[in-house]
Amino acid sequence: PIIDLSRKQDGTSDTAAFAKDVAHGLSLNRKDLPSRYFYDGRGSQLFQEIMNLPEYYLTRAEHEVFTSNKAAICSKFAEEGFFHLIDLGAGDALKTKILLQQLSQQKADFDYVPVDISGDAMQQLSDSLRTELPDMTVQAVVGEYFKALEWLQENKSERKVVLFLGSNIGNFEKKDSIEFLQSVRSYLSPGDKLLMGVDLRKNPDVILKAYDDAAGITAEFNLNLLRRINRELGGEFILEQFRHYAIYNPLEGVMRSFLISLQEQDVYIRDTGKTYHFDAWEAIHTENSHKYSVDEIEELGNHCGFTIEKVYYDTEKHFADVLFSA
Ligand code: AVJ
Repeated sequence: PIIDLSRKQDGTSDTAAFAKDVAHGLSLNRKDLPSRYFYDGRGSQLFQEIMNLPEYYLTRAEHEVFTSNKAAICSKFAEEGFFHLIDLGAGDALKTKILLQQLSQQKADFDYVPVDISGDAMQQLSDSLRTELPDMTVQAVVGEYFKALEWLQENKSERKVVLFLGSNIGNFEKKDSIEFLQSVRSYLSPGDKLLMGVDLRKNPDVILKAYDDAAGITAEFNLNLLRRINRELGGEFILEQFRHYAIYNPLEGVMRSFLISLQEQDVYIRDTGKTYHFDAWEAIHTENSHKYSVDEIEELGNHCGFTIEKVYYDTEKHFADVLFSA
């Protein structure tokens, strides 16, 4: 049974929250839509395709980190007996499965708690784990990170290992990443662990291509946000009148993605009851993907009450999985 924390207790629906966020974001002087809304059914499927793209090195790099270091990582996790393995933003958990296989082989005493905003993804993951690792205890949770963390608070006394993989931390603004990690830390006890996957600073050309692939899958992924607004909120976006634009700022280490209006236009969105004006070439900011140096990640972790235990790299040092201790 999957625990669904995405249903609101206060009577308001997720659609209403989506409409509110869209109305707010499109009313700003600099239009902005939250990247967490990328992941409807189609969006999750497109992200799967992105992870298989030749240009999108992140997933392959982290995969390599895990295959090369699985025994070392898992023995650190299991060194003090039973623990909950909490996978924030688990998705298809393809990389986590490397660790899960290893932990099962080691006969480690743990249960697995994947958390994701996509209900479809959590259903599929639960099903696949039932056949692949039938002896492992799995409790999938559907919901946003913070709600899942609140839910976790209920078994505070048990040891926890939190996974926050795939450079998901990169989507947060600096200030939000601090708030997020401090919040994670507040749900942990001394000795609990956090394994965080971070995309490292590197050749800007390599980074840029990863977010502007030749096959145009990332463009589809970005534009799917408008398609979702059309379907779920009665929006009237004409997708052909927008394009994907991605740019990397090497000073800040931030990849930013936008949807750009190709002409002056007005777009009505039924559930917000409003029409939004776009100038020709006006942009909607849709995503940030922060790249870090190891020093920056260490400083961020320390600031939030974590200390680095070990850093694992892929051979090209494109990516790092940082093991923190609370
Ligand atoms: C899932 C947030 C890690 O920022 O690299 C991929 C999402 N966006 N291509 C990233 C994404 C465009 C991805 N994260």
